Amino acid sequence: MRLEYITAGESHGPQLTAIIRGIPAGLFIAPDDINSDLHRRQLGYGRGPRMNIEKDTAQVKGGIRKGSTLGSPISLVIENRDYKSWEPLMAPEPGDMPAQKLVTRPRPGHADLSGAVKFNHSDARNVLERSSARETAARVAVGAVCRRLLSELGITVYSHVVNLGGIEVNASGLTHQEIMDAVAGSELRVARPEVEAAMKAHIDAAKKAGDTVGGIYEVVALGVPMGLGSTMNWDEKLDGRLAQGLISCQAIKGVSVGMGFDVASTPGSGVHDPIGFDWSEASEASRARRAEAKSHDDDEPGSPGHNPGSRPLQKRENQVGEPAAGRGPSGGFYHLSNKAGGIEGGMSNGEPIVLRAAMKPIATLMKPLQSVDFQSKETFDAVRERSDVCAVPAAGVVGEAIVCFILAQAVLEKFGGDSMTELRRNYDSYVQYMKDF
Ligand code: EPS
Repeated sequence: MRLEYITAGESHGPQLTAIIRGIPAGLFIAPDDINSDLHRRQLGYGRGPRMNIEKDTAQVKGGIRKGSTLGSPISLVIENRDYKSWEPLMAPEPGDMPAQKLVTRPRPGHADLSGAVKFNHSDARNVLERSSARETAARVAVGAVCRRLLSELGITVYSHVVNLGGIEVNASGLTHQEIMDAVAGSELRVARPEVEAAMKAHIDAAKKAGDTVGGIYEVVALGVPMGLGSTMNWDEKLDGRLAQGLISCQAIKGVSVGMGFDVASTPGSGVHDPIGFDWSEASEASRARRAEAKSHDDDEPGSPGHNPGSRPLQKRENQVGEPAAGRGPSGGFYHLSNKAGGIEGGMSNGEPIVLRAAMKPIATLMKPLQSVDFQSKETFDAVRERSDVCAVPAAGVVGEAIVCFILAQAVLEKFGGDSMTELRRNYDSYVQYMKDF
């Protein structure tokens, strides 16, 4: 069965709900595993007043007993505290909407206009309540469950902001652990605290001008084994699935893998990652096969063991993060660099998966752009809704959740298992096979 989830709920409705199907039995999950991610999503300089109202926590309504998953669908609920103030407008019971409360001047850049036309609504609130980034709280809860599953296999997913409104953060020279530590103590989730003051000033200036700020976050998955996803069919390719997941997040406009768009202006020799082999954990059988192959080095060209190009092993490039710490299970084949961002041919290649996502500035502007009223067709300022000035740090946390889900889905596809014990057994046997390949 494929790992799947669905979310339901409006931004100012009673609650958000997420149902996850396909998590194996026997995965231990404590409330804080989910709530700590929900809390991180609420942080960040530049968030709007809503974040002071909500204190997002997930209530488990099914699928987990005494801290352990049952293999049944997992149902998670996040209450919208703000519903108390919105009940007269948002209650599900039948009732009339006062005309002056209708949202009829759609915001450029939001779902308001296309959504109202598509679903035949005269009130854009019927669309914006669902298109709101509030929905990402439910996705973060789902991602937190998937993160627990991945951590059982030694996979870690983290993110950091690498550009905010054009101000760049250069994390090169830092290890993955150093980036994670810096981000945990940074309001803007950046690896270099010295850039924070300029970023905050930029957000303050935008706020004063009634404007908003976008940016780029990077999400990294460490410890991913070679072979997740598939090269055989378009919809199985891991990079395609990750990109679709990330770009489905509100306000994300671009996703890149590894070197991203820089590949276009770099020659092939600077884009692809040379291959090495680590013998340290190979079995006796594998060493014997090597000895046999070496004995054929002087054979005729074209014969199976012929190896005229044999050359000394190159050392792996030192890149962002400690090389060995970020790779999948140790031993066997690896790459000397990671310009591909951990994915080749639609499959994980054992190196850290490195993705970037660009977020546009939020579409709700306090100094609004022109809009046209649904009824009168006259031009007006677009509606102002309470909103954030900048939510790039929060988007990074959402990006982590999305990556956790897609990786967990790909892990379960490859290794299967109705229980965590079975998954673990399948995974361990694959790891041993890889070392010997
Ligand atoms: C958000 C909740 C929303 C917004 C924001 C993110 O709450 P409200 O609309 O009540 O202020 O703060 O959503 C948007 C920016 C958007 O465009 O929808 C949240 O929980 O993250």
